[in-house]
Formats: sequence, structure tokens, C-alpha cells
Amino acid sequence: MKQYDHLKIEGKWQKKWEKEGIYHAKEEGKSKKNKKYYSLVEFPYPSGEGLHVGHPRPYIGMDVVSRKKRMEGYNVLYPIGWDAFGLPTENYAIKTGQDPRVVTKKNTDNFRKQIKSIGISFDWSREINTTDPKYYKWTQWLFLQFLKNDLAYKAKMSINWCPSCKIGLANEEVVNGGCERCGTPVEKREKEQWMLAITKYADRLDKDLDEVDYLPQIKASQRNWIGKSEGAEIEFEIFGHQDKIKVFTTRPDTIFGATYLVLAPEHTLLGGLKDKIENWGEVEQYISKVKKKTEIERTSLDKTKTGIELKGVHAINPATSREIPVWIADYVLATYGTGSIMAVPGHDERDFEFATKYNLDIKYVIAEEAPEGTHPPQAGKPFVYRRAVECYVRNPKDGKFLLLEWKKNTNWKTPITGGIEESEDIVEASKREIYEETGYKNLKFIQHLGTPMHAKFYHPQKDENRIADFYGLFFELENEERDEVSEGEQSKHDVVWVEKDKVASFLTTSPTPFYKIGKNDLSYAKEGILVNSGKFNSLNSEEAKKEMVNFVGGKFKTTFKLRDWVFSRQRYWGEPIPVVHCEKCGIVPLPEKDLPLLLPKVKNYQPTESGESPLALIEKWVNTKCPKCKGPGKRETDTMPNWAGSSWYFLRYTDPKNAKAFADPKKIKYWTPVDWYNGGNEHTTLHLLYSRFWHKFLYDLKLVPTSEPYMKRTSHGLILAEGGEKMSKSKGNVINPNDIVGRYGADSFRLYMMFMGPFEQAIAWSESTIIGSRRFLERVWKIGQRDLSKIKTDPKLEKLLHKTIKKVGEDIENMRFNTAVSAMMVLVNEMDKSEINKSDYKKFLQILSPFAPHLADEMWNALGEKKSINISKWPEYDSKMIKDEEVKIAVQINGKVRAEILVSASDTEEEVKKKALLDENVKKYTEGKEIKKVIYIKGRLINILL
Ligand code: ANZ
Ligand code: ZN
Repeated sequence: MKQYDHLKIEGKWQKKWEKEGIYHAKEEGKSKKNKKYYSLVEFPYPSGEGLHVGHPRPYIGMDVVSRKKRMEGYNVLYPIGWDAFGLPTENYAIKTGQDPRVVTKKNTDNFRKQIKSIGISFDWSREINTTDPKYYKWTQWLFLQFLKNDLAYKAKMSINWCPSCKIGLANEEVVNGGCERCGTPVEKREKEQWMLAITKYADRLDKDLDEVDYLPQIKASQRNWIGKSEGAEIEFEIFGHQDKIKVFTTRPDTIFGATYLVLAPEHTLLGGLKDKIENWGEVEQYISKVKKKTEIERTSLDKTKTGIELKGVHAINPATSREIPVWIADYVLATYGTGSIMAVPGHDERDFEFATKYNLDIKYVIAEEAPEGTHPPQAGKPFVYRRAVECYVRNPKDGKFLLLEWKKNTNWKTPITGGIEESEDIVEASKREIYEETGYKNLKFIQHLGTPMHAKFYHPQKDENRIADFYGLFFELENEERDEVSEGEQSKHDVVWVEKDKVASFLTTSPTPFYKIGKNDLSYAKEGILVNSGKFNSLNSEEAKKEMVNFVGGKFKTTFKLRDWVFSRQRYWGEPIPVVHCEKCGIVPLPEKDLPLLLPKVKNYQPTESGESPLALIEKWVNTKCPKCKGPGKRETDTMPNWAGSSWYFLRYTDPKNAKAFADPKKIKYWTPVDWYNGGNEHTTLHLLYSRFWHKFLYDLKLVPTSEPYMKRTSHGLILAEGGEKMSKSKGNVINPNDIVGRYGADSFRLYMMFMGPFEQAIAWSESTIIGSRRFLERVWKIGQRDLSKIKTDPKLEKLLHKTIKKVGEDIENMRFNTAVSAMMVLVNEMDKSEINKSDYKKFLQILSPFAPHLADEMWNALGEKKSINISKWPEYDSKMIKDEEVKIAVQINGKVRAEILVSASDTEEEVKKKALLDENVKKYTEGKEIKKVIYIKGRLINILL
């Protein structure tokens, strides 16, 4: 018997596929199949380390999808190329004194060979490389379109600077305050930078997510990054000063609770207020301290906030007309909103923390709606409003809490409560209530328990409905001294002491305030009902927002967190920015005929200490003529970031060799949008967002037919080292896919990669599991060696085959590759035990072929097929075959057979019982009777006991 020898099979088929070009996408009209399908994976950065075992996971995943689509009759475009500009190559070139072009060539050659050995069905005839001048000519051309449309501009910017890489970083490239590449803490530097105005597209980038099929977490993280925020701008007058302080708030409904204002320490208003600020010296010191902190240090919730009051400056709350203090603090950023806020400590966690620390007023203005209690309001009864206290009293001696158990026609169990007047001191009122109801005299006030609870209920003794705002307060007994309780109170309720962990279950009211005891954060940030807000009381927050903005003369305003994109780098290995600086004409774009502007060869790639690009040192290149006035000009020496080339590469694949345009519009129209794009999560807020932005811009220029580039986006999890650590060269735990392919074969490797776990989850490499995949293929091989010609397939196996065809097809569509593989494993187990004929075996090979294309083609060929299995027609399942067998079940009632029902063999016990009880005959006997018990004996009978 022939042995399964992957070394013989795989190279042979790879050559044959390549020679026949079976994976080449056909141009429109050149294919019998005119339904196109564009599947895309992120093209790799060809690093010196070569292909890592994590790279192929998405390639194989989308390969399985693409192969299936081809077999289903689609004209599939599944391309690959190299995103080859970037720092690692440049740094390597510096270290070894080689030209980055040479390094790139070596690396891409290696990557190509590695990828080809895995048998991915890429259309290699469309390979692209972002560092190829024929490619970056068009990246430069596209940049000029941005420039012409005022979407590219130069600005002095405080940028994130990595002192180690000597490079400016976009916000997206700063991770936890450090450089994404090397981890060095990022500094701030003022620099002239090229910017792309992505913020002009912020709203569309957010809104149009509704129209695409991205995984929900991908949409959410894009939305979050764009950070659309609908709110209002409101002006606060400064007492005795002409300037006003404008704040941005998403909660204008809380303005009655704004007890102070905060400006960012960089706020431009500060200069003008200088004369009024009594403690200017301290303030100045504080400002220079804050400048040293990063944005993340300043805004993360877990960092303690600092600030300083601007003594002598007072603002006027336009809702209450009261004077409130003005502070500067690190937690307010100059770059967001208006750079100043109205602080509402009652309803914002950061303000609450700050107000607690600096002893500023906390005022609650949004009551939390209490869940409906045991006594909901009754129809037709009048509503009476109360402002009330809800008191929790703890005896520190035994830790128990003082509660009331009500008498008379009610089962109420409550804390001590009582109505209070608007003007009354809430703590004093509470002490009075506690004394009247329980007799305890000496109470120590500990804590307010957050925002009031807004409750609606029926008061049985008063026979009326109540709407009440309950203010929670927490006291402790100073001692147990107590007076006699009046008879009137005694007749209403008993006084009881309850252990802490029984309080919640004891109470018939909502225990929400009780849970707040001892908590640090007592701000309430959600929606609710307005209180302490004058004529707006009892409105809900949503209604109040509109009315409040009008009331204080504010303006509705939408802001975004997204910032414009820093689009220049002071490094060598990137696309030169094709403009000339002319003293007379300013910034002049190169004419199209001068593109590409080639990256000149230099002797030294080292970035300069001054932060200039190495290109700045090549005088011959820098000094040029102004394209407009022909006077002397200087070339721009910054280069583009490595995100430039990848922002449009998927368009180039549709027409990779076009020298007249970035791609022929007809070809773009045929192939785009991309039908399915899979990529890494780490690109969600970078490449994915950037390329959507470029695409929308091109759409506006009518250069592409759709406003969204990708119809569907999914992502894959990382591959970790055995043991769960990240694979890294320094840890010596990197797996080279070529070793695996050499030892076990590309098919085993592919199958294993698909089988190892859910595609979207991170998973650790496991040598033993790949051996399992190899064994599985050996069994498939062995079955293929049987004489399959004369026999008939076992009926049971045939059914399982059809079910498996259905399942594998559906699983591939849903990226459940692992369950597709395990279904085929179950099927092969069954094949081992039973007979299968040739035609059924071939169907199985076909569904296996996207996963193990080499082996499948070898066996397909051995069974007499001339053309590749990979372009055969995807098998259809017989829908009659996938129906489960039906079984007759006898239905007894009290032991006598009264009916028979048909159920499916795969029905669960629950389903069978339900069907039995719904049977017409059974219903006749059970109608109006109580069913005591139902007993089911699997596959045979059911007995209903009445
Ligand atoms: C008053 C208020 C009351 C706020 C309340 C929140 C809750 P998002 O949703 O992220 O857009 N804010 C505004 N500008 C800021 C800045 N430059 N630095 C720091 N914080 C700033 O957040 C908007 C809210 O963040 C705004 O609404 C403002 O606080 C704060 F119960 O205003 B709010
Ligand atoms: Zn000029």
C-alpha cells in the first residue's frame, strides 16, 4: 500500500497549480463565472525574522473561505503583497550598512517562499509592494489629492516623540504612554507636521458603520475611538470680568449641580485672567508640573487628580445665578471639547473624586428611579409628592442595623423614613425622625448615601399614591441611650435590629442606598428624574437636556475624540512627500508627470539628532526648482508614515500594473467593495479606520464606486507559544511554520491551524495536537487506498456525510473552522467502521479540500479525475438525507396508552414532552386537570400522571 508522503505530494501540486494558474482572478467578462468574490487579508510587513507561525492563521482561514467560494462558482480575487516601508527594515539597514531596498528584497523573497510552501491560493500574479516606485507613485498622487482638497496641511503640533526611535508617533501608536515599537516613554515635542484631516470625516466614519457587516466588537472599538459625543456648549460669566468660560457638557440636565468650573491648565483664557488670580505664583508652578504628564496619566480614572483653585476668580452658574469657584486641574484636557468643564460632582465620577479631595460642594440633581416595590401605585388614587429621608442607623457595638417592622394592614419592612421640608437641614431632620420613631437620642452622622431614589408607590395607611425622593443617610449610635416612643408611633411599627448581611432580604423596599454605605464613589452618572433644579424638577434627564440648554442660552454641539492624523515622519524608509517649499509660492505640489518622486539613495540612514529626516542632509536632492515659478525651492524632507501604502492597497490589487492610474475605474467597479476582510484586532483603530477614511475621500472624488471599502470585517486571535506566553525571539519560543511544514506537511499544518480553537480567540501552540491532525489525514489517506469501486455506502454513513457537507459549508461561512474540522473527524471515524463508495468518498474529499488541498487533489486524481479538485463544484447535500429519523412514541395517561406521536430522533426530552402534551388526543384527557408528573423512556414511551 502506498504511504502518505507529504513531501512528494505537496511540492508537486503547488507547481501544478501555479503552472495552470487556477487561483488567478479573471477579469470581468473573461470568466464564465461572473459572480465576483473579493476576499482579503492584511498584507504582511516582511520582517527580517521571516514568517512567524501567527501570520498564516488568517491566510489559511481566508484561504478556506476563498477555496470554497471558488468551488461555488465565484470568480475569486484573493491577493497578497508586501507592506514594506517601515522602521524595522530601516533600523536593520542602519545596523548592517545595507540599502533598505536590498534588505526588503531579501525579506520578501523569503516570505514569498514561506507562504507558498503552505499552499495558500493567493493570486501571485497580482503581488504588490508598497516600496516599489511604481506603487508609491500612486500613494504620492493620492497624497496630492488630499493636499488639493485641503485635507492635508502643515501645522505646528505638540506631537508624541519617541526619544529612542527618534520618531514622531500618532496617538494610535502610543500604548500605555510608551512607544508602540520599543516601549520607551513618549515625550511631547513641538514640531511642524503634515496632517491629514480625518476629523472632517469623523461623523461619516461613525455613522456608516451601520451599513457594514463588521464583528460587533470591531464596530464598538471604532466608535469608541471616533468618540462621537452629543452635548452642548454653555457659557459661564466670570464675576467682574468681560471674558466668559465656555464649557462642553454631555449633561446639560445636571447644570443645577455644577458647583465649580475647571479649566485645562493650558487654557488660553488663563493669561487674560492673570491680574485677577491672587495666587498666580502657585498657579504657574502647578501648570509647569502638569506639562510633564502624559495625556493618559492625566485622564485615567485610577490616577489621583490634582488641581489648584484660581483664587479671586468666580464664575456664575447661569441656572442658579450663584457664584462658584474656578479651578484648573490635570484631569481636564485642553484638546477636548472647549478645554473647560462645569464640574458636577454629584453625577460625574471624576468630579466626585476631585470634590471629595478638595472639599468642594456636592449637590445631587438627578434622582435615580427606584424599581417598582411591593406596593405599586393604584389607579384612580391621588398622587402626593414628598421629599423624604431614608436613614440607616448602625450600632457599632454589634454591627446591627436599626429597621422598622410595620403593623396593621401592611407587610412593610423599612428603614426609618420621613418627609422633610425643602428648607430643612436634612441631617437634623433625620435625627429628629430617628428619635421620634425609635427613641434613640445620640446619633453621629457619617455619610450621605448618594443621589436620592425616586420612588412611586401606594401608601396603604394613607390610602394615597406617593411620589417621593428619598435621600439616604447613614448614622451610627454614639450610645444606646433611648427615650420611650410615643404610643402613636408604637402602634405603627416595631423597632428591630438586623444583622448587616440580612438587611437586604429583610427590607421590602429597595436596598439600593444601603449598599452605598462605605463606598468611595457616590456619584450617579445615569439618567433619572430632576431634583433640586427649580422649575425643571420632576422632568426626566432626556427631556431636561433640551429645555436646560435653551434656558441657559447654550448651543447644542457634537464633538469627537478623534484627532487629525499626523502624517509625517522624520525618517528615511517611507514615501517622500511630493511637494516643494518655495519662498515665493509657498507649498507647491509636484506636477503629476514628475511622479514618482524617487527616494534618493543616501550613505547614512541614521536619523539626525535635531529630529530632521536623513533626507535633509542630501543638499543635491533638497535644493530644487519650484515647479510653479521656477525659482529656487526646497523639497519636503519628511516622509509618509507606514500607514500610507496600506490605506489603498486593496484597490491596487484590482489592477496592479496600471501605469496610468492607481487602478482602472472599471476594474475597481467590478471588484470592490471587498466582500470579506479579515485582519488583526490591533489594526481596528489604525489601518482599518485610515483606509475607510481614504476610501470615503476617493468616493467623494468619484474615483471609487462605494463609500465603504469592506463589506465584512472579522478578526483572528493570536497564536501563543506552548504554555500561553507570547512568542518572541528573545524568549526563544518562536515556531517557524516551515519546520512544521517540513515535518508534518502543509496540509497537517493547515488543518491544525483551523482545528486548534475558535478562530477569533488567542490560542497556544500545541505539538501534540498537530500530530493528531497528521494522524487524521493518514486515516483519510488509508481509506482512499481501499477498493471503493463496487461497494454501496452504508445508509447511516451516507446520512452523516450529507449532514457533514451541510455543517462544513455553514461553518466555513461563519468562521467556525474548528467545528467544521471536528465534524469531518467524526465522519472519518464512521468511515473507518463502515463501507463508503467512490462517489461519496469524493464528496468528502471535496469538503476537505479547502483545508487540505494537496492531499485532496492527490486522491481526487488517483480516483481518475483530470482537473484539480480545487476548481471542482462544491458538493450539494440532499436535504432529505439531513432530516433526522422519526420515531413513534406511545403516550400513556395514568399508565394507559391514549395516543401515539412522531418525534425526531434528535429531539431532547423537553421537546418530546412538549409535543406529547400538545397532541389533540392527549389534550382531551388532560384538559383542566393538574399534571403531577411526566415520565419519559427514551425513544419508546411517555407516561403522564394526573
Ligand atoms: C458636566 C457633566 C455632568 C459631565 C455629568 C458629565 C457628567 P464624553 O462623553 O467622553 O464626551 N469634559 C468635557 N470636556 C472635557 C475636557 N476637555 N477634559 C476632561 N473632561 C471633559 O464626555 C463629556 C464630558 O466630559 C462632559 O460632560 C464633561 O463633563 C467632560 F453628570 O459636563 B460633563
Ligand atoms: Zn515658487
